[in-house]
Amino acid sequence: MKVYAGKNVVIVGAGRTGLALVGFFLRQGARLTVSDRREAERIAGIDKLSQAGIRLDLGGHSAEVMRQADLVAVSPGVPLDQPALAAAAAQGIPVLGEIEIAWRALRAPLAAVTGTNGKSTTTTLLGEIFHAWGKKTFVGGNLGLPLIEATRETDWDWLVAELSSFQLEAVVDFRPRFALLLNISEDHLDRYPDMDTYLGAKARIFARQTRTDVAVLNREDPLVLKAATDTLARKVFFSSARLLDEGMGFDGRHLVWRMDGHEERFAAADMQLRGLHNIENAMAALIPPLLAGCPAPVAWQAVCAFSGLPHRMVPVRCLDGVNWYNDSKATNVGSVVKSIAGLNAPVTLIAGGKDKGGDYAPLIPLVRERVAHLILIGEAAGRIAETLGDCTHTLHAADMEDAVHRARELTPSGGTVLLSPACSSFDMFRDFEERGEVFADLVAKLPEQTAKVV
Ligand code: UMA
Ligand code: ADP
Repeated sequence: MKVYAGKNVVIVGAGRTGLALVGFFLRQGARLTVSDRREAERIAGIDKLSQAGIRLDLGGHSAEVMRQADLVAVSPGVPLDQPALAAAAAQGIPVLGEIEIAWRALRAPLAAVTGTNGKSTTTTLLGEIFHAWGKKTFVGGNLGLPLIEATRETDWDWLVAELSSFQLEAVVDFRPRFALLLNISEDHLDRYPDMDTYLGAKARIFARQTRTDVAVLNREDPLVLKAATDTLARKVFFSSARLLDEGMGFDGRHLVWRMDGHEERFAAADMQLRGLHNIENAMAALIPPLLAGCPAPVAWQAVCAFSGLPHRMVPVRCLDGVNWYNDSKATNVGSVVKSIAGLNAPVTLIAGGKDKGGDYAPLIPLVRERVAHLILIGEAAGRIAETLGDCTHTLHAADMEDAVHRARELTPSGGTVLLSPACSSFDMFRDFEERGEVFADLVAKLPEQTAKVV
């Protein structure tokens, strides 16, 4: 249904989400304005927008433009408390996120995944399981392909979406059939004044669920339980610390699913993904398909066939007895903790990037125990050094190339070099993918040590 035909829609943000929104609203026959804080010359593909007759509001967001809108459609990276957006909302103009707009336009059941860490892995696993079960499934969201792109087709059996706290801030009626909350630790404190506000954004995933929906929750994370306190949805738990009478538990070797007097056991050793955190991701991903009727062997086979996403603890090279890992997607402290915990000393850790205002102290014990050299890059280098500089040998590198060369010089055979930044990438790179690729390219170019001539 073309509910937006002839409406005056202002799309805020001309990134991946904004451009996908442009496509959706053009198909709807809306009248469009695209607003971005950047100037035209810094936005790829802006010419195509003006050629398509779309009005532009660049170099900032004009309150005047917003005030004339029937709907303001925001990208996740755009904070909602900016004056122009706040003025539109105060005037009663709907200011909606892309996820809300997509949700209103889509009909298939949705499984939505959020949490501080593990979202992309769990979302991808869920998609793999539904595909293996023969269901036509859209997989996207914060993962990269905006959810609104699902509106290009109508015959989905399932929609699977990774959702960030930014995306959840701007939902209203959004109501997923399954809402998965994996874990909560400090992140994005550059956007939120405190942890409670961050938790509040995550909790919006449950806000409109009813008794016929399901909340999939990590039994061992007190902040997850807190976020889900008021949900009306049926709560189904997973735990990597114990067996559960009902839900998905772990006995140290098997993931054990117990539901309505029925039990299924899955041997963790069959998985290619490593680490207890990935067992948690697999547990969470199994629950919606199993409850929806997917045969257990089909679901488990899909989990075991999955070998992981790029830029998450990917072995890049073994060079002169040193193992190099790209973990560029580790953009907060909680994920770096998991990554170092899976490695033996001595580790050379390359960290830093755009600071998100969180506390680096949770890394202290592991850095003391396993990190022999800490090489810092980017804007956050100074703050990280304040907290961790006394725990191990710490130095500052000018850029990624310098960091890689220093790591090469310092790391002995038998050691590990880990790029696991604990920060976002936007101070030096387009995104975490580009950061990981630059690192991997530099490592690939390192020459092998030439044998000494005696
Ligand atoms: N912009 C403004 N005004 C502002 C802020 C930004 O005009 O106040 C403009 C920028 O100039 C730029 C555009 O908005 O032109 C960028 O929009 P965006 O930041 O919302 O980014 P997109 O390209 O639309 O990508 C977003 C997600 N990015 C963010 O949330 C920051 C992508 O997640 C996601 O894959 C994509 O939508 C599709 O859903 C990336 C991410 O870093 C991977 N996410 C964060 C994370 O995982 O930690 C939340
Ligand atoms: P996200 O999409 O939430 O950033 P990813 O699946 O991309 O999560 O994983 C990013 C990093 O987070 C991984 O490299 C790993 O270090 C860490 N991680 C993954 N799953 C979990 C989890 N369940 N709990 C804590 N950390 C995790």
